[in-house]
Amino acid sequence: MTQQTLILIKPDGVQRGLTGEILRRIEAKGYRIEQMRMLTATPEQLAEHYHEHVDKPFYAGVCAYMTSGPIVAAVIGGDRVIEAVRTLSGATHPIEAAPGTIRGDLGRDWGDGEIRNLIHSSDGEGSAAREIAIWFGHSA
Ligand code: FUP
Repeated sequence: MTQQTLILIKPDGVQRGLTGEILRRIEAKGYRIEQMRMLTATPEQLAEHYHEHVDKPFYAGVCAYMTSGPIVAAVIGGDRVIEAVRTLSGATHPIEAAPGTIRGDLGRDWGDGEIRNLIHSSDGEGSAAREIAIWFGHSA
């Protein structure tokens, strides 16, 4: 079942020079980068993207982190790619993410109370379509 998923390489990933390494893992797994752009997220885009989190107490920190520098947005395509990139990404908190995953191998706790976990990836077909529209308009 061919799918598309949306990834964001978050500001910590770009700032630490891990863009290539993160994309390498996705490509090495066998998936294709179909679209890609670098941008700095606006608070409005981020509120749409994280609409299920905007009212949560941690959202202000997430918004400050996610708008703190450039991110790389990409559309990745392939069979069962949504599930595959979630598996490659690992658990939300880098301390809990298994070794071998992007977050488990490359992420850590930086002691500032924020979860800096390098990558976002869509968690289902509905969210993938919605998120691709946010970051790429309807051209994907
Ligand atoms: P994930 O699906 O693994 O990207 O994680 P979620 O959608 O649950 O969370 C999105 C982002 O909100 C995470 F990357 C980090 C942040 N977050 C917190 O800061 N605190 C929380 O308790 C949960 C999420």
